[in-house]
Amino acid sequence: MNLYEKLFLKGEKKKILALLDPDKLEKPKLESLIEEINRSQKVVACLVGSSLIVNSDIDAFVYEVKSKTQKPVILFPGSHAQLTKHADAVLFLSLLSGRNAQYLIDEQVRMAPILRKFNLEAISTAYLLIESGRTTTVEWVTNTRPIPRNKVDLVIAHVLAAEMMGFKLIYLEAGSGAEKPVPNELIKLVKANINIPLIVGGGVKSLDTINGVFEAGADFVVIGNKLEEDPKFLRSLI
Ligand code: 1GP
Repeated sequence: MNLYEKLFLKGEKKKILALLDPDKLEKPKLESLIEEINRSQKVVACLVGSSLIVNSDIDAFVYEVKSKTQKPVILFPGSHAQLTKHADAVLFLSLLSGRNAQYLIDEQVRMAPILRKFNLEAISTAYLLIESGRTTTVEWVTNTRPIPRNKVDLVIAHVLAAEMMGFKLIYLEAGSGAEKPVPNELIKLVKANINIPLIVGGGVKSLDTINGVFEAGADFVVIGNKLEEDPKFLRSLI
């Protein structure tokens, strides 16, 4: 069984994916966060990546994370430069909400031979950026426009297309540090229209938001910023 089947299809739902941004987590901070991740039953995997990594060595970072946790480490790469053989799998993202060929297919073409060489499992993921208040880094770096948060039909058409195209996961992204997370009403409608697992992330930083997002139908929630600020936050999640 591959990691996709084990974790996303057959594994327990309503779980947390802890996002680790190598540029933001220096050694002591990383160590205390991983300790919390290890003791949390709510966290089922670590994601590693960022829209832009400028100061870190992804190879060394993932090697370090792998040496400190038994939980799967899945890459969440902003580009083909963020791959490493030390991970367990990669979210093979296509930024379907945008119309920039670089993030729809070009990065994937660059990544594919490297993934083959590393023998890394690629989990094809339809990545949809949803408008969330302010301009987010992912919006700026990818030079794409997010889908307006009130254009429900447009979002549904995108996720239907994604499933028909054979993507294995849907990821609704408000953007790291988003002012407003993806609306629960939108999550509910997306969930009602798909059969593949649903990941939601961006701007999730309170217990109430997490509960609301899960109640609306998210299978997995990604949390980044909040865990960097307060790793012990995970203790409040049961
Ligand atoms: C960003 O969805 C993730 O790609 C996580 O966002 O850092 O706001 O939790 P936050």
